[in-house]
Amino acid sequence: PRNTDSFDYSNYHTLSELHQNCVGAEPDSQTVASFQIYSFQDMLVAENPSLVSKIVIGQSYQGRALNVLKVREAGFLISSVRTEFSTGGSKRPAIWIDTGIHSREWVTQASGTWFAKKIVTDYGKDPALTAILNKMDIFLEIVTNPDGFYYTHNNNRMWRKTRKPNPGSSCVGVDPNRNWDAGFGGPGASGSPCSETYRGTRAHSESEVKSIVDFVKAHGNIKAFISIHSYSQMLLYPYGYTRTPVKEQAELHSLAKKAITDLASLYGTYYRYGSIINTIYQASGGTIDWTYNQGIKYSYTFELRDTGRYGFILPANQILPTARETWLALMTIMNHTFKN
Ligand code: ING
Ligand code: ZN
Repeated sequence: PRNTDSFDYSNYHTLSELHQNCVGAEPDSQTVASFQIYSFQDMLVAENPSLVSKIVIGQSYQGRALNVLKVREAGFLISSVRTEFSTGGSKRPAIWIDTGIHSREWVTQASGTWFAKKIVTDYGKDPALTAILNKMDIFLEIVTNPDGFYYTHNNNRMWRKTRKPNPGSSCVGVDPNRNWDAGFGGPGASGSPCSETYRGTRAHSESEVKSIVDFVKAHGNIKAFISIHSYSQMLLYPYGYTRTPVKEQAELHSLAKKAITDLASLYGTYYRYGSIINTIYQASGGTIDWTYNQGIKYSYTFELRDTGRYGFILPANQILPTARETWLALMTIMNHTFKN
């Protein structure tokens, strides 16, 4: 495909590189035909230069770009000048969405790709989204753990962690959802490099995490932070590291209920919801516990389809239904954020 209209949203895609088993050989037609995610992002920017831009917030351990798509209304230049005069240079309020921090959760990167196209398509057509983009920017990191993602395509489909070697161990990688400075080192993470929930030697040791930390701090005006995982069909809010409820528990709980009700309205997909520790399990060093502690009230994590029949190996024919139903819940959260 030469543009994002002909991208096949109903199949799984790689990053940009040819499969390792193709090196030295002619790439198979499927690889050539699949429009990879990095080129998708560049194409979306090229097609919508006044609406979408690409920010590189850092690079992965192995040197891959950590790309974030920024969507802002077409009048952004004028309004940002106006904003800078009226607020002394502070950034427009923003919504952050990330997918694929755990590389094997393929339906999340696939859904993130669809969300990017959906935002561009609906801008100027869907009044609710248009109103949101009139006031807020949306940041979308689709391949949040690119080294792991590459590894799931070429070596081990079930790889979850980063790919940074651990000194003194033959086991590779840190769990990027145990590496944040929120209850870091407490129960609900492992100190063993071979564990799937290895926290790392220190908070923010992984560049994939640190790059987001630096971005969020430098931005300073992110109002909602939505980190998307699979699987389990849950919508979760902080905390994961402590049983102490968050101050706005009642508001976050009722917004979660509304969001999963809207999600279910499309195909009847049933979601559980609640705080991480009460709904899934205790987990320390998690993304949204850190973002919440930074003052981002609307910090949520989704666990997309399914509940375990296929698990991480969700058939590709469920990508579009998953993305479409999740979009309804995202709109509910974004709308509430916009109005508050
Ligand atoms: N589940 C998440 C995990 O990292 C989670 C659950 C969500 C923990 C939010 C902490 C914070 O274990 C998956 N499937 O990755
Ligand atoms: Zn995950």
